[in-house]
Amino acid sequence: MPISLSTWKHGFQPNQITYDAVLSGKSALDAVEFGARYCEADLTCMSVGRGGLPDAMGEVTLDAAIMDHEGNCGAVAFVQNYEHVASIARRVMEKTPHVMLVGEGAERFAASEGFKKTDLLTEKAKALWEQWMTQPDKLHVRLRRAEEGEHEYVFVKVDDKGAESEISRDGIQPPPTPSLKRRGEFSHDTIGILAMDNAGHLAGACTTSGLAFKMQGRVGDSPIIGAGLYVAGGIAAAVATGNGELMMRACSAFHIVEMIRQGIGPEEACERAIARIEQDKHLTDDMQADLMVIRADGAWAARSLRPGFQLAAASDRTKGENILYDITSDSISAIKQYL
Ligand code: SD4
Repeated sequence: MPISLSTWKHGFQPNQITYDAVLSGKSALDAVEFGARYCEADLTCMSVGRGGLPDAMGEVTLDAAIMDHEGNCGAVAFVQNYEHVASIARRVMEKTPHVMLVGEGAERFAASEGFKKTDLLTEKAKALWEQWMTQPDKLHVRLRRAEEGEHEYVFVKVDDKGAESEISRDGIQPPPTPSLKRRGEFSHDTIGILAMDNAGHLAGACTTSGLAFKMQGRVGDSPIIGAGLYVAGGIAAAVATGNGELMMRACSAFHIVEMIRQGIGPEEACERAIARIEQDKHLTDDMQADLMVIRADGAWAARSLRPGFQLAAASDRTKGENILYDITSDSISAIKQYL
């Protein structure tokens, strides 16, 4: 009974690709990689792959993870010159003794595996970054030379006259996830894809350009096994996303799968994971958490901390149709046909 689930509206077409792949007999692992690759190359999606919004320094940095039903997993982070990071993560899984490679090391490995170097920053993303740079009252991160000749980061606020003043690091929160504000082109989040194939095997992948205008070097939840993605063959596969900092503290993907291992149903497992996130002392009103899971018998569920999360799903339950769902904290509240 093939199943595929993908986060967000930009996951709709990748979900169709993933579902078609498992329907045609491909493995769940191949299928999630195909879906991820589509999204990474889709320039209309400004939160994944090439065309993603850059960090505060104007550089696009990509993170990805992949995991199969046998507990094999691979991940990459802070990749600046390669588009298909989910595929690179798969090579890390299949061809190295490691789980995660980052930055230059990940890129050298990608080159040695024959991946093509790509300029990830599009004109559109650059223009939005330039626009963001001129916004007053945003948190800028500056690099300055410290007294001993070392570099250090300082945080500054810019007022509406363009004057900068340094602010203390104490109490600085990560910037809110722009998607929560539904600011059109700033809409931003990871694509997470889960699939079950004809053999009943589960697999998952996450790929993202991370939080828009993030501090350089920041890595979120998506490439962290257990935070953004977790798969346990014969038990369940889960994806979690939202504010990466929040999700990394909660390890929700692992949490959900382990609750299912103990006999808790998929919906309740998501609800309990949300309840745990609600206890996070750093939680603020503008933070979001989005969860989805497939249990090994094909039952699936999704929940979010606040309204706004959407998920594409195709399975027996949708009669084989790829459908975009609105998810709330209580339920899958409305079924919307994607037009
Ligand atoms: C992250 N959860 O890096 C991911 C995706 C995202 O705003 O961009 N969130 O935090």
